[in-house]
Amino acid sequence: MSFWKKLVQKFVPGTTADSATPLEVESEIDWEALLLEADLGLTLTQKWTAALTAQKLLKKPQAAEQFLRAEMLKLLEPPAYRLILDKPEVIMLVGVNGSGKTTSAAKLTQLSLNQGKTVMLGACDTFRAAAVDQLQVWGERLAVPVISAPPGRDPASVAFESYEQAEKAGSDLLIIDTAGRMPNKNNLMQEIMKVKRVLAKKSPDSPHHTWLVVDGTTGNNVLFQAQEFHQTLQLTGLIVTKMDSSAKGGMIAAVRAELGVPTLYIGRGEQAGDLESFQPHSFVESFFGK
Ligand SMILES: Nc1nc2c(ncn2[C@@H]2O[C@H](COP(=O)(O)OP(=O)(O)OP(=O)(O)O)[C@@H](O)[C@H]2O)c(=O)[nH]1
Ligand SMILES: [Mg+2]
Repeated sequence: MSFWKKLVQKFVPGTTADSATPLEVESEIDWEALLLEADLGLTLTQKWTAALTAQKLLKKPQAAEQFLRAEMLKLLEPPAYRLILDKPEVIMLVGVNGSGKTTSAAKLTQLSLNQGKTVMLGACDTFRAAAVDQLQVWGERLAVPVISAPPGRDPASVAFESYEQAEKAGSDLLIIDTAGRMPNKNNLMQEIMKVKRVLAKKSPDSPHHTWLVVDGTTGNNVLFQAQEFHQTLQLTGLIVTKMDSSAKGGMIAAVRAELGVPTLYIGRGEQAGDLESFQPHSFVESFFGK
């Protein structure tokens, strides 16, 4: 049974595992609780509950679900395509510890290599030697150069050096991997702002993409992370990893509704090929279940 159907079963009186959702129920459903439980966040929950009230759907679970599907699809429409002519095009990956940044850098590399692009990686996680090693292993596996520095160096200087090397080599794409950081650590946020500023000095539109990598299994916390990082760095997209787990991704809609930040990619495993472009239609299908 799908995740949504399980929730419906929990919140809609008269629904059992083997019965279909009733067309109508006697009393009003607690839609607010149901939508919050689906990680849709407070703003969207209140908006959609108000809409269900206005549409007189509070006692009509099937029609309400159809309504919510259509609303979610509208909300998640793909962002406008932006043509980038700069070389290198720069992607900066940020996020809390262990969210999947380094693995996502490798996955994006693989995807870009598949498209015939040349790629360089900047190892700007200079906190731990192991972090640089991890990216270097991916670099060797995927046969792309990794620009790095000994631990302790200013990540902004590694970003600067990476840009110069990528420019010199004529690389199409530069992916900057950064250290995990909690957004409430002011010094670490200052540090990442400096990385961004240094890249902008090399070319005004750089980094062209500032993507927050989030662990899809962390549910509601994703919205908080996105709010904090967005405030500091003006995010242009989200990568949601670990969606090969039981994560259902309600917060993808919450982040889009609250911040306008679109989810661009979904990570579904630990290998370089385990990255998919975000497809609103199939997301909505799997969220609600067929
Ligand atoms: N199942 C699964 N595991 C993933 C996915 N993405 C990353 N991982 C795993 O999650 C762990 C952390 O991934 P990293 O890429 O090292 O995360 P990070 O954000 O770079 O971590 P720090 O640099 O320490 O902040 C690793 O064991 C990855 O293999 C995914 O989409 N699915
Ligand atoms: Mg890392």
